[in-house]
Amino acid sequence: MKHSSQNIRIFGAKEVFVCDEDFQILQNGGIAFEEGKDTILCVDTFENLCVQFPDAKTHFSPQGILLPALINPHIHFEFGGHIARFNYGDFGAWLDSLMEHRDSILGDLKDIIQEGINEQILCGVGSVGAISSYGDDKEILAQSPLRVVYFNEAIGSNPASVDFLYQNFLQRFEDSRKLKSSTFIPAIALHSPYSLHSIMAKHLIALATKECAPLSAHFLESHYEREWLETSSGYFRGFFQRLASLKDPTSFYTPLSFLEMLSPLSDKSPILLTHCLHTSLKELAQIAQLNATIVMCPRSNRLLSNRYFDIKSSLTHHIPVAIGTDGKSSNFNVNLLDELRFALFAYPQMDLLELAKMLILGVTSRAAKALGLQNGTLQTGKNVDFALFDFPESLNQSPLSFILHAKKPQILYVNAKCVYGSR
Ligand code: MCF
Ligand code: FE
Repeated sequence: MKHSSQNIRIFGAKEVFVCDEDFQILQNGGIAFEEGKDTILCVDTFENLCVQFPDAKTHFSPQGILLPALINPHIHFEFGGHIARFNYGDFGAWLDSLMEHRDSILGDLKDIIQEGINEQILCGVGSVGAISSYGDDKEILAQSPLRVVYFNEAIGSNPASVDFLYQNFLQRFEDSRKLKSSTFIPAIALHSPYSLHSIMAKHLIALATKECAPLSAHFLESHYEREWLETSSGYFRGFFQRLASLKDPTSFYTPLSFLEMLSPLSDKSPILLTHCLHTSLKELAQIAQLNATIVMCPRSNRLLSNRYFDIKSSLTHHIPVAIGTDGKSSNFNVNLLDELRFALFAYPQMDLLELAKMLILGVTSRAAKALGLQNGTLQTGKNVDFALFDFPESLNQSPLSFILHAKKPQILYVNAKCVYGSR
């Protein structure tokens, strides 16, 4: 059927990564949409689209790759103001250095957050899962061109301050709800099982269930965390004795009881568990049952915990895996393409091309599912969030070559608006 509308745009490229589960690649493909309307009308060969929409404004990149705008599902914008002030190589040493520099790290937040946003756009990221510890990033993120799932973080294990911290969380959550739009989605982050009182966690899980809000948590990032949750001893015992002046601190959960607490959410809202470096088979089975996504942050994991996420175990349990950069306090930049390049080299036992496809799905369709977004796949009805990368020659083994060579998008659309490049 022919449509006559001058507002239709068609973008095409030598290869289109649809980013469905089969990693379908359309040769000489394209997408059609109406300028400013956030729904993909059609995905087909560029030629067919031009027949279907004869009045459309078109652009074709003969050596390019067209794919969904990338999605960084785990980033801390507020922790962007440092170059080299942290101790790496041991999670306890890192956390001590973070606590020591906490105030100075925050610095001039406006510029730091803007820098982080620009870094996302410049590598083709259109959506982020932003973990906000203080709420100081919400206005600038809500006004940015990015699609943002905004995770208000709850933290606090000292019974004496739980009430205050919960009220503080509710205020931040309410403030973020005032900014809610199709590109700014308020959500909830439980910092981690070691740092959050169970009373607060229960309230927050009930709230997320009621609001159908995405919920994120750092989970089993270090061996110290596992030791603490299982035996209430080790690094975290000293940490709480020093910081919270508690004489005999005890963990509120075991790893499994923390996961079980999340079950009311499993058919209501998306659950993201970040890191999962020390999970047992039983816990992985529970994560699968929760219908949760694991977010791995390989560079952060190397620096803080000396370990990479065990991708094979997630495949066995059919758990989707997404990839994020974490914040600059545990990375040297927040460039998601650099994260993919790094991950490609971190798993030498895996088939290279299959790994490349898996990694691309981890920053597109799987990250979209993780955040509850309607993007991340180029299909009719999905949001108009896409990136076009141009290359000086056409790509052999294109998913692999894409990760190796993609630097900056030629064009980036988010919410049916061009946010980078001009066409
Ligand atoms: O994901 C990394 C490492 N694990 C935990 N927390 C953080 C990371 N990057 C920043 N953080 C923040 C976190 O959101 O650091 C604080 C929290 O506000 C840690 S306080 C125990
Ligand atoms: Fe994090």
